[in-house]
Amino acid sequence: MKEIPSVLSIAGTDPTGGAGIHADLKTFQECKAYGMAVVTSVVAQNTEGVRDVWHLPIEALEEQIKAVLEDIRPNVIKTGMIALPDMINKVADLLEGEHIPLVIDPVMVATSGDSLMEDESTSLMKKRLFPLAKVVTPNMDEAKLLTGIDIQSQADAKKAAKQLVEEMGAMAAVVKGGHFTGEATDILYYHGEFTFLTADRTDTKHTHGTGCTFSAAIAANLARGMTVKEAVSESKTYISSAISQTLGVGKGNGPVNHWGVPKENLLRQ
Ligand code: PXL
Repeated sequence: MKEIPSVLSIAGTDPTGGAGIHADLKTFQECKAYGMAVVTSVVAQNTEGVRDVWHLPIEALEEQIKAVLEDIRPNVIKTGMIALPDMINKVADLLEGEHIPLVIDPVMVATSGDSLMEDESTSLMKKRLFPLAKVVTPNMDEAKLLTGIDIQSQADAKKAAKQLVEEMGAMAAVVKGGHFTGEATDILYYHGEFTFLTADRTDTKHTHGTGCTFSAAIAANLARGMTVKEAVSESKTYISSAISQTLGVGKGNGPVNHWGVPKENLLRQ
């Protein structure tokens, strides 16, 4: 019998369950992949914002990753919040020789606007982790910080996506257009080709965990054997449903709906 695909997330926490490794695990489950999670930093946050952050010692990060890799080899690894330069170096050291497809969500700022990464980590992430990446998934603000391109148009987003691949060594890049006005168009650059992924925009403030959920779905879909284009496209459909089917949880920017189906369906017996 075929083995169940497995995915490992290396990321920060969100005790309210909307973002970070909690969102990743819910998404892996929903996308029918076996989910695993290594914690980088413990974040005291809720839907209203980040209150405090504790970065785990490097040894704790290393031992968690080794414990997973020496037992259950993931089909795909996804990284989220890796805040400190030493953490990035450690993750790169441990993954470099493994040749496991890697999806990088270059988490820099939370939906609430709170910073989740130290400044010097940005250049290190480009240098050490991007060359290992199958897919990187920056939003427009992250793409600007990574490439220096002030993204005002789709032409700018295309230029940034191409640079992330051709100059920074990722195999594919998705520059997410969620912050544009009008339709929510993401631009995928892969194998020299651009693909435009468009969805109707949902006017909602409940977008907490969008980036985590989208990249986790890409990782799970790749683990299930989809091509990059299929995995990104399928994940775009999923995240669009997750954003449009608000759960009404939380006092601030509530979480996306990781089930991706209307709440009424979930409440029916
Ligand atoms: O979606 C970015 C992100 C990543 N990781 C953690 C987060 C967030 C956004 O809130 O809290 C832990």
